[in-house]
Amino acid sequence: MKRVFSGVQPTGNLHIGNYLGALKQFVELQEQHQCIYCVVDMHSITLPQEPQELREHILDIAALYMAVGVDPKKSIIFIQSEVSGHAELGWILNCASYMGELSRMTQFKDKSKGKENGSIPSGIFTYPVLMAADILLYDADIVPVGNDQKQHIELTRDLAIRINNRFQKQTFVVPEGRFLKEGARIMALDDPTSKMSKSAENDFSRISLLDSDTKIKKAIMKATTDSDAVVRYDIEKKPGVSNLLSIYSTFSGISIEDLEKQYEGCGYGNFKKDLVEVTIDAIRPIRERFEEIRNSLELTKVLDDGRERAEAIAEKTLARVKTDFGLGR
Ligand code: AQP
Repeated sequence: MKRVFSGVQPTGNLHIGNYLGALKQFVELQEQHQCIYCVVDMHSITLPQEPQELREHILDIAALYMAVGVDPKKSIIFIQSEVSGHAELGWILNCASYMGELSRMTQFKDKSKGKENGSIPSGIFTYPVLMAADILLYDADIVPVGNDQKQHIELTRDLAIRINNRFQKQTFVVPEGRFLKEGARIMALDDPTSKMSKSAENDFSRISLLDSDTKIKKAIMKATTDSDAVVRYDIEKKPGVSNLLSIYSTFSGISIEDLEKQYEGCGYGNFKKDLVEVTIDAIRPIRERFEEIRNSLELTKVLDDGRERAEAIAEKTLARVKTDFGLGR
């Protein structure tokens, strides 16, 4: 059985981009793979977080994993900082990575834009290495993520291959990224040229999985489109409408071509109204399940059990890696 690993940062509540790009895959994959899903809280402190809020978000994300359908009987769900192997392997991989390759990461460039070197936290620079450690620690074969993580998966593969070549043995399993055709990059509703993001300032730039029906309606009705009133997919000329079509298609299962035919000559009003309904129908059950799970004893049990199972795998990998590197006695 192939092994799957992925994670989400607890930097806020999950939005439909996280869901359609990553979490939908988590649920599909657990039927035929051994899946390990992590709340990557150590990544989130690359930027300052309010401690009490961070702790709440960690539990929210774990509960949301379950609310969207990750089944703890089939998959491991755990919190990154509770398994110390991530930090240990992160250090070992830091020693095998180069400043040049890390400075080419587009997320690093984006997050450090406009800042002086003296004020850029080094965690922002090295976090792709910690992400590589997360994946390699579990000998993962498959990593389901959104398109924005492509470059980080490439770095993970480069590091694994580099170290395997150095020791002439399979110290690490070389993983593959898994990206969906639809939903791999959902854009912000207020600016369809930037990706939808948890930490963007404007709350109406995204639809969170915990948003009320009223908020969902308002966000979609306010979403940026264009003035030609034709429902057609054209990412260059009509990025706003194309983004809404992607969201509609992934939630409803109706192809983009069929949606274009359905709304021919209708303008944007009816299209948006129907999208509101489709989105609310998809999100409401997630929100309701979340309410049941979030403060239940079950969540604590799932995370305790997940930590134990994750730790058992991580310890074995770390022992093998330390032996290959000549660390310890
Ligand atoms: N807009 C998106 N469309 C499709 N997939 C997305 N993902 C993120 N944004 C989109 C995927 O969701 C998973 C979890 O992401 P993350 O929390 O680890 O970090 P991120 O990519 O930095 O997500 P955000 O929402 O933009 O968070 P902040 O604002 O904190 O930086 C990943 O698989 C990601 O690809």
